[in-house]
Amino acid sequence: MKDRLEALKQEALQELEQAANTQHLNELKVKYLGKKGPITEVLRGMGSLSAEERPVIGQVANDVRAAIAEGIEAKLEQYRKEETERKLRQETIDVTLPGRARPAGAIHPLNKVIEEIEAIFIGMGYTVEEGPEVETDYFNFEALNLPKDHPARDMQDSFYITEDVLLRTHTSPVQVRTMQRMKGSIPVKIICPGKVYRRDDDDATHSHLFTQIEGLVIDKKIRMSDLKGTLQQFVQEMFGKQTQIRLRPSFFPFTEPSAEVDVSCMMCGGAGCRTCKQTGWLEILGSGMVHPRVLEMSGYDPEEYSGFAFGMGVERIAMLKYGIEDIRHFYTNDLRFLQQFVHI
Ligand code: 2NL
Repeated sequence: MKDRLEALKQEALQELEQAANTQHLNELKVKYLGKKGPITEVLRGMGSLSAEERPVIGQVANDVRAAIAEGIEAKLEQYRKEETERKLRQETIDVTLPGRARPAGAIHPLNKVIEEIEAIFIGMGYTVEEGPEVETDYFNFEALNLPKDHPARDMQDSFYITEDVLLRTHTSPVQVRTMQRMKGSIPVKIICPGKVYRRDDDDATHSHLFTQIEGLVIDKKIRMSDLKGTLQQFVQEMFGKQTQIRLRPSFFPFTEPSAEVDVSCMMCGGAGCRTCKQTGWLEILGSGMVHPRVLEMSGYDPEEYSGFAFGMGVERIAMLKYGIEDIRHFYTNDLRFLQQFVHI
């Protein structure tokens, strides 16, 4: 019996040597040490032994069992270690490798200029209002004193969706909506930035889609001098402290009186150059005192209240400020153009 156990031990240790993986080792565990294994079988047959032999064989059986178990454990441990080392090697991170460069995006130059203009007016106590780009005839024209037969309402000049619905041609409808929402309360002090649409043939200075910012102030005793002072402050913050403005008489159906606003040329300081066509002045804004009919239609008694309004094309301002020669650059998304504004 002792020889049988020794032979078992040799056989097990030999097979153990051949075991190629942990699964194989676990199979050997079951095969040699399990309930149906040869050692259990030997121990079960001990009943036929004499009282002297029993403890001796028992001891040998336990020793053999322990030796096999130890062999298997040692080998399992070795495989576990190897597996850990393999994983560690595989998952090594080379911290000296250069990172993958992420191309940085940037705010579009038009949005940058919108934000800049908003910041100037917010600094003067204005709030920013936005509204729909698809408008009704009433908000886009009627409430702005543009009657049905007015030439600006020509089908040829606007993008109509139905007879009564169109893409807004200016951001004035946002101001009309705001006035009506405020139901006659004062002050109204807002600027309205946004996209507007006109049926134009695109060229270097015209685009069928462009960006407008309009401003509106309504209160008691608002005068033309308030408009002048506000715009003087605006252009000095926008183009520099030395910038001057001048007002020329003009006409808009929604303001009376109306004025075009010029700024002293920021390229030549007013001396005359190519940009200002030797005049020293650049036209940047339309403005005026809100027409009494416009005030009245949106709930403000023109006998009690007055206001000024102005409108500017953001592209034109951006083109002057950054020397951009073609309005279409804002919409063609050529990275060679856009990347020049990453740091502004
Ligand atoms: C321009 C001229 C202008 C206004 C816009 C306005 C709005 C209301 C009432 C009265 Cl609700 N006026 N807006 C006034 C004068 C000029 O825009 O050249 N825009 C690009």
